[in-house]
Amino acid sequence: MRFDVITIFPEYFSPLSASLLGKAADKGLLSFGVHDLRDWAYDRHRTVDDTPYGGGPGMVMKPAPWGEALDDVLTPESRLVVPTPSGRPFTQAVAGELASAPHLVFACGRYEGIDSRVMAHYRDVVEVHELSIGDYVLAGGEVAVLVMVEAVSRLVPGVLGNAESVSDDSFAPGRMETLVEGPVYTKPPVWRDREVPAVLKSGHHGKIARWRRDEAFRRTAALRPDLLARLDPKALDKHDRRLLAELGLGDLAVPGRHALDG
Ligand code: JAH
Repeated sequence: MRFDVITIFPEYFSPLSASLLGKAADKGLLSFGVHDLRDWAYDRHRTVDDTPYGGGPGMVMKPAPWGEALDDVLTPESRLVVPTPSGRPFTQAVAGELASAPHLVFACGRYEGIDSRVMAHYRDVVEVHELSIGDYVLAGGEVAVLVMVEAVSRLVPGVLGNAESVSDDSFAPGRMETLVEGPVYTKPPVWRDREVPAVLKSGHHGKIARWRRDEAFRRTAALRPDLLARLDPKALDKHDRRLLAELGLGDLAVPGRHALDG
């Protein structure tokens, strides 16, 4: 799979040659291109921004350099990904959809954003995804692109080692956005007077699975009630319903309740 990034800060993307992604690139599973938007700005100062029509604070990215850059980098197979705080939420499901594309082109905005005519134009040319990685404002799209490239890359077959598996994740497609994972432990069995829960050392695989599921429910109820509210009641067994009742969430398990009813 091919990734191209267009940015005025190409140096932000040196992490792409490190670690998991660098190894996958060495193996030929992924390839990366990072491009300086100013290479498509032809005035003396390679200007990429200008004052906003209608007034207001800050600067807006000029359409011409973006048009020249995107005309060069996009192919008919590309999807164009644009991080913006006003985008659709980037979720594990979106990462999974993007991972099936042969070519992703990422456009990193800075300042107050990119002149709106640019995306209006490219929506007529390729699939455009304006995406948000969370409800906060960054200085530009670069860090959000690193997040999205990592989340998408690890879903490409062969990128993860055999030791790490995609499907066990609390947010993996299939059991995505269901429960958060419970706690994990490794050696030693006692650390600073804190013991590893006895059930995990019992060797009783049925009890271990049940305990992990209970802990996942407890944690999800405490930290991500929005996820619990979306659970399909058909995915709950008798034990789950009893635990949810103990947590004061018994109404989640009522048959006939629909996801998103709240
Ligand atoms: C800020 C262009 N969802 C996080 C996010 C993504 C992009 C930006 N901010 C936050 C951003 C300034 C200019 C993009």
